[in-house]
Order: sequence, then C-alpha cells, then structure tokens
Amino acid sequence: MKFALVVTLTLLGLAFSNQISAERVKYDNYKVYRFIPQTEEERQVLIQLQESNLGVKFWKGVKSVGQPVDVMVPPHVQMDLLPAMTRRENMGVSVFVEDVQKLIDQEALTILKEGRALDWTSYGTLADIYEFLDAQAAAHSDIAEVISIGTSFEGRDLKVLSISKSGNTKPAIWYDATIHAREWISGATCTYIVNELLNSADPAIVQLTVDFDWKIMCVANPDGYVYTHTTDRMWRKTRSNTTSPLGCKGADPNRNWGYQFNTGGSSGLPCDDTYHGTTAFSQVETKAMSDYFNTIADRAVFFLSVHSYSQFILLPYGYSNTRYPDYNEYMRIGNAAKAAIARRYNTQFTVGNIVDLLYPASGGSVDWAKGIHDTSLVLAFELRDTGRYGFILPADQIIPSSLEFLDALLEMVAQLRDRIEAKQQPRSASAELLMPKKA
Ligand code: 0X9
Ligand code: ZN
Repeated sequence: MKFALVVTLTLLGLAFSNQISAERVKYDNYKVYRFIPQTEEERQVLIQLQESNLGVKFWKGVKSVGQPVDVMVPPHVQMDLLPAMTRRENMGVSVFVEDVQKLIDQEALTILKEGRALDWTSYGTLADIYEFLDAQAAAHSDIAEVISIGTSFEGRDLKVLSISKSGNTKPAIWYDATIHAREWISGATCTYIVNELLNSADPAIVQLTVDFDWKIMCVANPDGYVYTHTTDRMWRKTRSNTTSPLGCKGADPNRNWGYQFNTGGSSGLPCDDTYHGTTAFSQVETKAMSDYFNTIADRAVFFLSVHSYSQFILLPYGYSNTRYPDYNEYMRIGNAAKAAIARRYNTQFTVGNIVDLLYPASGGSVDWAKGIHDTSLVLAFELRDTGRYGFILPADQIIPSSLEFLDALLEMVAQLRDRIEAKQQPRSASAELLMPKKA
C-alpha cells in the first residue's frame, strides 16, 4: 500500500510538470525495463501498474503470461518500483534501454539538416516529408498527385499521395504510416517506398504501379509527429483538446475508428495513451482518413497500416480474436510476407491475430476496414525492432528496414495479383475474397 502511494504521488507530480511545461520533455535517466510475467498474478501486477499510468509509460502493453512488457520508468520511481517487482520470484526483469534521453540525443544528431532532401540516412521532419511528397508529385505529375484529404486538429494538411497510371480504374491499395506519432520508422519507410514506386527501374517494382493504384499517407498524424520533433519524442496520440482538467491532450487515433468502438482495450481517460476519444471518429484525422477510404473502398483490395515496433504482421481483429472466413488465407499471406522479409537480412517477424499476439485493442483502423468494408486484404505491420531501441530506432536502420519491408510488399502484392487472376475464374473461393462488400 505504502509503495503504491509513494509511486502514485511522485507520478502525479510528474504528470503535472509534463503537462504544464511548454519546453521539451526530457527523459534523462529514464530506463526501459522489460518485464516478463510468469504467472497470472504477476501479469495482474503489471496491469495495475499500467492502469496507474502516471509517469510510467508503457512502450508495449501487457500481453499474456510469458510475453514481454516494455515499461519506461522515471529515475525517482526506479528505486521504488524495482524492489517491488523483483520481490516477485519469477518475474523476469531486464533493462532494455539504460537512458532514454541518451538515445533521443544520439538520434537528434542524425535528424535531417535543414534544407536537405530526404536521403533515408536520417529522419525528416514533417516539413521535409511533405516537401518530398510535393516534389515527387510534381516530378511525376502524369501519374501522381498529393491530395489533401482534410485538415488536422492544429490546421495542417492531411496529405495522401495518389499514384495512378490507370486514371483511377485499377484495384487500389491504401497504405498509412505514423498514425502513432513516435513510430518514426514507419514514416521513413513509407517515403522510401514512395520513392521506389515512383523512381525505380526494377521491373518488379514498376509493375506495382502498373497493376494497382496507390493511396499512401506517410504521416497520418501530422500534429503528433510535429510534437515528437518539437516537444516530446515519446508522444503517441493526436493533439486535440480533451475535457481533462489536467489539460491532457489527444486521443489514440488507433482506438478511434467506428467499428466495435470502445469495446475493450482502449481507455476512457483523456490522459491515457490509449484514450479512445469521446466518440468514434471524434478525431478529425481518423474522420478524414475513413471518409477518404470510403470513396475508394469499392475498388480497394488492400488496407495496410504500418506501425512500430515489435516485428509483427498483424491480422484483424483487434477487438476480439473472432475468426472470419478468409482468416487462413490472411495467415498464409502473412507468412509469405514474413518469409520474404527474412530472406534479406534474416529479420524475424511474427504473424498472427492482434489479440492473440498482443492484447485486445478495439477501435483500430484495420478492424474498421475489415469489419465495415471487408477489404480483400487487411493487415497491420509493426516494423523493427524488438525492443533494444524500440521507438528510437537508429537512422542507419531506415534503409535496411525499408528494403525488407519492400520485399514484404512485393510478396503481398504478388499474392493479391494471384487472387485477381483467380477472380477471372467464376465461383473460385479466391474470387469471392476479392469482391469488396458494400458498407
Ligand atoms: O496498439 C496498437 O495500436 C498497435 N501497437 S502499437 O505499439 N504500434 O501502438 C497495434 C495495432 C493493432 N491494431 C489494432 N488494434 N486494430
Ligand atoms: Zn502504433
């Protein structure tokens, strides 16, 4: 009890100081611990810690017994927390990140210099990424354009790069990244893929834009992304106002979609990282994305949402592990993508249902795409790494991560092509899968 009180009070103080300070949030001597609960009781302890949610930030939420949980812990809590946790005999504890601020500082040295174009050896700001997208669209204006699908809470354009050699008649692929602001590798990989789609001479890559139209949103949460550059590298949510008297901002844009909204694995508390918002699509960003997807849903064959970290290929649903008719087909394609990734650098991804691999999480974008539109293929990715650097993946991994992800993309699209061909043969099972259902 005493322990809980001390932790609560110190963390409350921390929550306040973080909220009211307009300065950069610093993480000096914050450590990331990896806990591996060995019993249900130990798992419950972690859930309680997660629910306290004051200053201790879960980089990866509590899963099942035996599965790792990564928790970022402020220095003054480490002394209280660690003895309490390690008193539990079996709980595996190791330090994964010694000093979060050191990683952030190292990364800051590699942020793209002002006025330089993206080169995928450093992370770009939102301005860099938007400039790149605009320049690419201008240079390929016969087949590409940047569409503003709306405006973010803070008034920024929500940009989708549209690539179509067909006059928008071909099957379409939706691909979004950085819906969670701190997951920088997802946005960097996304611009790398855009560059390949528009500039590569490799026939296999050229074919990707011959057979499909692409709608690509490399920064789905621009306000949050800017905030990770200016103020808090560990920010996840949007930046909208909430009713919180503490002044907490933002909702989790991957808990805010309108299918099985608020049915578990999301929070009603505005200060939480998984706050689902007041209603489904309360966030202008998810509203704009879903409105736009509605306009292409009848020819969309793939809804792809890319996050980091953990190296997972995730199948819907996140609200429950309900199996659907094409579940095994999704597993097969996921496993083919996993094998394609491993071929290059032997990077190991794990394939499976969101609930089975992670935790229940309702209101996610892939649940909406699958549940409302039954888009032919719906997958979420969690890119590198498995926790050594977590969200602060060094920039020298942008290119390798992008190359292996491109391999996965080529494989998944090859699978889609097979299904389109199978569609020519009436009554085939695959053909059924490819026919989009009306909302
Ligand atoms: O919890 C999430 O939203 C994702 N993990 S992350 O660490 N990147 O935040 C998992 C996405 C799974 N998708 C759904 N829950 N629908
Ligand atoms: Zn994410």
